[in-house]
Amino acid sequence: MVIGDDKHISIPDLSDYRTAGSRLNGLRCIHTHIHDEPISQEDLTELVLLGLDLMATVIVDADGIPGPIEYAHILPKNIGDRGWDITKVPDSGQLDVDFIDLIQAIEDELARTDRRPTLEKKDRAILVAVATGPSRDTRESLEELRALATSNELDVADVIIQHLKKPDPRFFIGKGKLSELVLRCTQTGANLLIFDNELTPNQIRSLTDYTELRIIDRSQLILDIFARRAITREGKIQVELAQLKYMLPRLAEKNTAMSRLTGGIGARGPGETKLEINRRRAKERIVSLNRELEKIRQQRQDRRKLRNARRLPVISIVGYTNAGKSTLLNTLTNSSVGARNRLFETLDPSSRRLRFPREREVIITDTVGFIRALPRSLMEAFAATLEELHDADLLLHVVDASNPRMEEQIKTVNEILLQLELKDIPVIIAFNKADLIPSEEASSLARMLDGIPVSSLNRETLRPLLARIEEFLWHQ
Ligand SMILES: Nc1nc2c(ncn2[C@@H]2O[C@H](COP(=O)(O)OP(=O)(O)OP(=O)(O)O)[C@@H](O)[C@H]2O)c(=O)[nH]1
Ligand SMILES: [Mg+2]
Repeated sequence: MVIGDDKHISIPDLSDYRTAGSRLNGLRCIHTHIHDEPISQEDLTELVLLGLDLMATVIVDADGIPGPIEYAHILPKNIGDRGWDITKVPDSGQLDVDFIDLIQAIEDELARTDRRPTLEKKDRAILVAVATGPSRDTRESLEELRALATSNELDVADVIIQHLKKPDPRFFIGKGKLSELVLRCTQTGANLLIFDNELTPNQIRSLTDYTELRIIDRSQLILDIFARRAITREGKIQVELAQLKYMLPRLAEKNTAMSRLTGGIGARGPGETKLEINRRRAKERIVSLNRELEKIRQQRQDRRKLRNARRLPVISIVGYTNAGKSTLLNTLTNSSVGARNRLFETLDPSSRRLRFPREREVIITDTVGFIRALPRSLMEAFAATLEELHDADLLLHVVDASNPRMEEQIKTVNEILLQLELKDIPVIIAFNKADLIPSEEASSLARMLDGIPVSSLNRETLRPLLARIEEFLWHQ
C-alpha cells in the first residue's frame, strides 16, 4: 500500500519486483483521483518507466464514493506515436474486464516481438542521437553508429533522433523523449541505449539510474569492438589500457552505476572482476600495462631496425575502417590476412613482402583503420602500433569510393595523419571498390583528387597502382 496526497503519490523503489524474463513487472497501481481529473502524464510516465502491468485511477467524490474509472496499459507496438492505451469506464461498478487475460495477452505479444532472428543471445540496442545542427549530419552519423553496432554483433531495434537547441544537462535528451525511449525498449526487448554523442559521467549515471537500462556512448562502443577483436598480447594490452584510460575520469569513489559502466556491453576487457576497482588500482594497472607495452615496443623497434638495415622500402596502407585495406594487401601479396565487411576487422598490423619486376622488393604493411572521433584513449593506447607508420617511405591511402560519406572519410583520415605527425610522408590515394560505382565517376574522382581507381578484389585493376608505386620508389 502506498499513500500519497491529493496531487501525487510517490512510488517506492521497486527494483526487487523486476522478474527476469517477463516484461511487465507484475504490479498494478490502482489509485484514486479526488479532483475529477483524468489519468495524468505523471501516471503514464510511471506506467512506462516502472513497466507496470496496469495503471488505474478511480475518481471518487467528496464522500469517497467511486465514480468513473480509467485504466492504462502499455501497448506491445506503438499505435501512431503512442505506446499506451487508455480506457475509460463511466462507472467503476460496470467494469467488466478480465485484467489477468488482458495482461497475459500483452505479455504474450511482447514476448512474441522478442523472438530473435538468431539463436545466439545478443544484446539489443536502441541508438539515440541529439541533433543540434543539420539533421542530415546526424542521420549519417547514426548510420555509422549502426554499422558499428552491427559490427559488434548487436541487434539494432530502433533509432531515435531528438532535435534540441542544446542537450539536457542531466539526461542529455529531454525527459519526455526519455519516457518514450524506455517504452520503445519494453516494446522491442532492447536492453541497451547507445548514444551517438559523448555523454558526461554524470549523464550516464543519471540515465542508468532513471531507466535501469545499460547506457553507453559511441566511444565505449568502439572500445568494446576493439576489446572483442584483440587477439595478440599487444592488442589486448592496448585495448585494456584504452578502456582504463577512458574509465578513469569516470570512476567515482562511490558509484552504483559503476558496474554498468565498467561492464561495457558483454563485460569484456576490464570487466566484472574489476567492478570494485577504485582509481588507485586502475592507475596501478595502467602503469603496469604501460611497462609491458614499452617492452613490446622495444622488441618491435629491434625488429624494425633489422628490417630497415636490409633497406627495403616500406609502404604502409592507411585509411578509414572497412575501406578495403586488408583486401588490397591480400590481393597484392597473395596473402590471407583477415578481411571482412565489418568495422575494425583489423587491429594488429601485418607486414608482407611485395615483389616488383627486376627482383625489387618492398615491405607492405596493413594496420588498424581510422574512424571519425576515434576515442583519444584509443589513439594513445595504439601509439605503439601506429608508430610503425613513421617508418613508411610511402603511405597508401585506401578510400572506399562507393561510400556516400567518402569525402568526410578522406578528411578524417587526413586529420588523423596530421595528429600522428605523418604529414611529411608522401601519399598515394587509391579509390577502392571502383567496381561498385560507374566507371566515369571513378575516373573523374581519380583525376580530381589525383588518385588511382582500383578494385582490390580484382588483381588486374591494380596494375596502374603498382606502376605508380614503382615510379615513385625507383624512377623519381
Ligand atoms: N566490391 C568491393 N568490395 C571490396 C573491395 N575491397 C574490399 N571490399 C570489401 O570490403 C569489406 C572490407 O574489406 P577489408 O579489407 O576488411 O577492409 P579494411 O579497410 O581492412 O577494414 P578494417 O580492417 O575493418 O579497418 C570486405 O567485405 C571486402 O570484401 C572492392 O574493391 N570492391
Ligand atoms: Mg583490415
